Amino acid sequence: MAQNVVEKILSTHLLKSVNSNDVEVPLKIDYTLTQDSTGTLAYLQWEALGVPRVKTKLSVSFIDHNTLQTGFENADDHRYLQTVAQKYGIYFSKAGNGICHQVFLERFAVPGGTLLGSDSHTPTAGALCMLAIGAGGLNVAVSMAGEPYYLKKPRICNIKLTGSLTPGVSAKDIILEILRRLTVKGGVGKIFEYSGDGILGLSVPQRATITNMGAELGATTSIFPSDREAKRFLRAQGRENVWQEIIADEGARYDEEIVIELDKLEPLVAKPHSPDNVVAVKELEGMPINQVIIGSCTNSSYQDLMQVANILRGKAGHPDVSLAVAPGSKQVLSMLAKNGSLFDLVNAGARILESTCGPCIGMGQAPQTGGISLRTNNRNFYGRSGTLDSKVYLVSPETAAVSAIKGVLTDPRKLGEIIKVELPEKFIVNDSLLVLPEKTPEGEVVRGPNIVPISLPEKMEEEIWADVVLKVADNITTDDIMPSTAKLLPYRSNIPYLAKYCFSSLDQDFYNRITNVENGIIVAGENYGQGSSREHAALVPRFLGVRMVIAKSFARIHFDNLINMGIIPLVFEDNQDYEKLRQGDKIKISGIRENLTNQVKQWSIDINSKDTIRVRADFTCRQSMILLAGGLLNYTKKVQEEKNA
Ligand code: MIC
Ligand code: SF4
Repeated sequence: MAQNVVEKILSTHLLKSVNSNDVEVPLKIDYTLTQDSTGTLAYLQWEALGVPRVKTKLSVSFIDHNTLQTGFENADDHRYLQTVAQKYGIYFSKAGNGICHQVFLERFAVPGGTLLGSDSHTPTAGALCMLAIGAGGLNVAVSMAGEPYYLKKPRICNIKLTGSLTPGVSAKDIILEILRRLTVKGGVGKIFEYSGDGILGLSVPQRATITNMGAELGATTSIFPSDREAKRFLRAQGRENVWQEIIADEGARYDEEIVIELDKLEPLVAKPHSPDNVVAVKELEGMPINQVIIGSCTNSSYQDLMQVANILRGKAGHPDVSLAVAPGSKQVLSMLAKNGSLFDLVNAGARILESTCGPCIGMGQAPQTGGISLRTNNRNFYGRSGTLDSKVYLVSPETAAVSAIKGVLTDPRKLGEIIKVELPEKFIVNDSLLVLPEKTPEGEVVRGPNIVPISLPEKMEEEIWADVVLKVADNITTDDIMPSTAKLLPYRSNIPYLAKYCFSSLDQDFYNRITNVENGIIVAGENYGQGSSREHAALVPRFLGVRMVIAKSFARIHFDNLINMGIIPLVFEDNQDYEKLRQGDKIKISGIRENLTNQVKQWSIDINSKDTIRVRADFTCRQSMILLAGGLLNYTKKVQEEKNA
């Protein structure tokens, strides 16, 4: 039977044949990646699993998020991660080597492979035809232990790109257009497979901008075929040997199809505070700006920054604008340095930042009070820049560069001809910041005082009484739940410290309130937990006593993280019942173990001993067992013990 690209990869990686009743399918994971801000917790949990060596084809631990080193904490984390990598056979990418997704694409991605990463933008590697999925750190640790990743059976949606982009319109505008059409929940439960004659004109780094920001659609992942463009990129990286052709068969079928005519696209901008709040640049043209940041895993490739350098060459940034550029990797930075484009950037007044996530995750460059910041990032969530009342607009590198010169939001086509930058014949390859694992892993793991050990979760009770400690609206992000600015990111392996800041940008009183009750429940609207893969957004609430979240719907990774951490995610049977629940209500749920054991899907919840509502418990048998065990760590330990018995 004719297969699409996703089906081809699934057919070589599914560990059981799938029948139509299956809700989730076990997937063999070839590669994993972690980054430092999710990595410390991921590896603490990995250590708790007690497995002597990683069982994947290759696992990489990156340092890219948290490199400010304003105290000992970051450096402690880096040391811990390096020594864990050494001991367990993991590649280690040192600070300065680049952003995990950019470096993985350059140096590790292999068409046809599966990748699980503890970062929501892991799907970036879909640009090189990997089935690349973002997940919580514990899921990644479990995959490193050789256990499958359970993938919710996705709908496969074909996005057909036709024609070609006109000058000044870029790959970023393609994904912004898709976000405009589908919204931040439009991709939940879906994999987007790209096809059509329009993809032929897109290089791998351009494709990576699109697969990267598929995360903002809530998608499981996004993928391009492995065609001659993939081969060209791999050849330029000196890795042509890993290329194989993987393209959809003639007549391959999809669950849905969307067509985007590239010639008709124009420069777009996502307004605060959501990546789907998209309008044409021309609608806001002339808006004064205070800051322009070019970088992040979405738009920091060599081609992106060459485009920016071409625009800035011989010009100066506007006096009222602070312009910063963060190249995505050491490779990108060294190529810009070698060909003189770094001079063009510096000469135009750009502040050159480290090859890390930097301002994208609020690590420096917080805008001024009420500041308007134009960024090439993928997320403009409330509070994420580090300045609560700032406004972040997401644009392409071309729009960012032209606007930096003008001092106001400007359609890049206004600046005259924009010459297309081609993929280089050869990238500079120098892996000196990659530390390879020893053949026989050994050595001691070094734990500074910032590495606080984790405690194993308790088993689930039969009955829980809890207070509604917070009621929130739709599209709450993990940045809302567990903010991550320069002040907090150093404490990712110190849960008691982080706990004080849980929900702090939405509700200053949350910590006091929750610490005064025994158990808490959160009530939420649609798409609860969108955004980052950080399992801290589940572990910290669990640490504080949150036992359940009742929502209209959940984002994929966060739903799994809640289960992994032993918090029960329940969905309203009737969304009107959202109105019935108020902060301070006393909730009783009985028969929890019995319901989970018997796979009861409809639960009843008692409110203030006066009213009841019905909620859906949409768990697979495996998820029910994880909840019964108190979380994925306990459950996996049990599975491993049974295997070894
Ligand atoms: C993000 O872009 O939000 C992050 C920071 O990369 C997160 C990971 C984290 O919170 O550490 C993500 O995307 O998963
Ligand atoms: Fe880093 Fe930003 Fe990409 Fe997250 S989205 S991995 S913080 S660059």
